Amino acid sequence: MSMIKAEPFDFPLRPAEMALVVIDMQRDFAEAGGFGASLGNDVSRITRIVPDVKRLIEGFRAAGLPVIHTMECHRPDLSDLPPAKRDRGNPSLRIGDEGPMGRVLIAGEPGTAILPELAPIAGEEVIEKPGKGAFYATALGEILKEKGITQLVFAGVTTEVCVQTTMREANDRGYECLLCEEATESYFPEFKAAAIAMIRAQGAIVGWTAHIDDILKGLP
Ligand code: TIU
Repeated sequence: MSMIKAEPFDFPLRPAEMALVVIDMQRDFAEAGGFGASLGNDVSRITRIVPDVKRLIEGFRAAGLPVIHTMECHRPDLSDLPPAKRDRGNPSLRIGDEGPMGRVLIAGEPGTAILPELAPIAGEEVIEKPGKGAFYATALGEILKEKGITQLVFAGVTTEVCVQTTMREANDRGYECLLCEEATESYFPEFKAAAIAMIRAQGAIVGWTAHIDDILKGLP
């Protein structure tokens, strides 16, 4: 069995059962005028990881392994947006409001799109999700089952919100989860560090973490 050098111990790789899940690399989280910025965040941190996310995606494509993309978004009629999510806090733009990149976090709007450098290619699954976790109210579980996937490598944003929520959902469903440290980011560096530490604590209680070169080296 091949192994990927990882923390807290090496990750036992089963390439035929592995997919990459790229979480929410959308303009709304990475560009001025989007949802992330409306919450008061410095979005420039997110754009810095784009080259590494791209490298990871290309590595999986070259190895012939599935790449699955997620997008946090809602239906235009807001029927899948709980009032508790829309009304939270005091953002400059709420989900569904008209902003400089179209309606914030609404499916099909320009700002909701995945960053062009990381755009899905033909044949790759794109999961539109109304929650932070990618399993909630989506077909992700069925899609993975159909493909025979049991191991998930994670990239995307933000580390402690949608990435960690999805990893926890996946871990509870029996998937072995590995987070790529260079291909994930938070608006808060201390939260990224804490999320990475808590994921791999207690003997990989949620999953493993690894560096991008070690993951790419381990792919078939
Ligand atoms: N994709 C994702 O993480 N959604 C968020 O709202 N993240 C924040 O950190 N706000």
